Amino acid sequence: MKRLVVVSNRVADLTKTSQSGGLAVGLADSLKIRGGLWMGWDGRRLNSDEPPEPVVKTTGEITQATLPLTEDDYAEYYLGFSNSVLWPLFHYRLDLVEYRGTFMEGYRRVNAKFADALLPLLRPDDIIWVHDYHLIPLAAELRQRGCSQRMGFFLHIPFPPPEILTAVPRHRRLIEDLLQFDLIGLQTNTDLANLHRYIEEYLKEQVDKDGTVHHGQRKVFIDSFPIGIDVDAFAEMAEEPNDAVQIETMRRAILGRKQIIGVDRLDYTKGLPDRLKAFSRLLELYPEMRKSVTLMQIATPTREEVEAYTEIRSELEALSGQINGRFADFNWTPVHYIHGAVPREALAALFRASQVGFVTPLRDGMNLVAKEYVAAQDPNDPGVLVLSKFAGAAEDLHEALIVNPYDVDDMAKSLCRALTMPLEERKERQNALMKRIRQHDAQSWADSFIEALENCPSIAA
Ligand code: GDG
Repeated sequence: MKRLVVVSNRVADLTKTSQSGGLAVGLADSLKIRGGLWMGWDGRRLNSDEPPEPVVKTTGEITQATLPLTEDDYAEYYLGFSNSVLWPLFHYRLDLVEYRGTFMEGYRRVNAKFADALLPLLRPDDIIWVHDYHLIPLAAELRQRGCSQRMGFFLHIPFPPPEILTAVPRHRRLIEDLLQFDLIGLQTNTDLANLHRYIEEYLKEQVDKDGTVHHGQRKVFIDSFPIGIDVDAFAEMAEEPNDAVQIETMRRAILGRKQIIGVDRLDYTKGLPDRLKAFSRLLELYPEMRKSVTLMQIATPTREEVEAYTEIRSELEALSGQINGRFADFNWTPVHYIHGAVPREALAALFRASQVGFVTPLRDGMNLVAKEYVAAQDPNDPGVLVLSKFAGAAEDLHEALIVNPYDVDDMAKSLCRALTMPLEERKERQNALMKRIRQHDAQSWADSFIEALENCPSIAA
């Protein structure tokens, strides 16, 4: 069995997979079984320009190699090209792209630095799995250094249509570098169609029906691998008694009140302002809902040094204040807005205690919160998932109430339908959704990618 080498911007703590998302959960077993190496940035920022040695630590079968970035790397590669160019653009937000020439240089420099750090740690028969938009050129950098190992890439975020992608300076080089991987995994069929179209229309290369691209002398295989969660672990966590959540749930039950829940990183892609507006519209359109429902929105801060993130924070604080100012009564506050992180156990209990999971990104690679909400439900009295049609998860989770996250009235009506849905219908939808999230869980995601990587055609055609 070949050793698995994982490279991602940050390295997850594999001793705490119950605290982590799909990536760490999916990979933990494969890394343990095959033996593995995981490399990424350690989160430190140094002033020096000296390329520092990676810190290599081995525990059992798994080795972690981490390296710091310089302040320039952080500004140009992380905040710059990754999060001010690729992130907004791949989420179809051309209006939020902030491009500077140094960003591209920094992006390439850090990818070269990762390749230099990885090279001496590699064995000839390793298989290498690279994650996400920060590291698109990594295979090209490794190939330049003579690496011929199998290399796969998984993109966690959407792949945009070519009309949008071509706004990236030197987009052709970016995609040609991407094609230095042997396997490219995307979240959905929509993403696949977008990448196929770029390859056919801009590179004038053919994509076979099975997803193989003939790129020069190379064969590259492209497919969708929808990421999932560890369903049983999350369901068990949600069943664990959580005192604080239970007391609040009982209080709501006595008052006959329901709760809608939203949980997101505080990011402009997650559709938070329109979500709050939809809740306000619900209270406007259906006055009988006032005092009988609250919206709890947890917004975990991220990337606060990027300007667009400061703006979204102010907008949300203003909006929740306005809604509360307009509708609140001395004994009812309609919006409970939390700017901060909540422990994962509490999150699972909150999902279970909420009658509606409200997940309305404007664009999202997959959206694991949608799957977590489903996993957390009580099968005898499940809540209802209201899900944006632009979340990757909507390609599979048909039994959710699917909404247009730009249409506030549509969302308000679906919220009302969810809050008043009869038990039988809720149970039917929940059963079907559980089957779906089990079919595409974290383990099957990782296993199917690794299997495809091992079986894809060899490097030279
Ligand atoms: C990217 C893609 C794709 C959130 N707040 C708290 C907290 N969370 C957890 C959630 C969930 C995770 O963070 C968020 O995952 P998502 O999938 O919803 O979104 P991104 O962070 O944007 O992830 C996305 C994903 O990669 C995987 O490929 O699905 O499309 O954008 O697990 O529960 N966890 C805790 N406290 C919080 O306050 N503990």
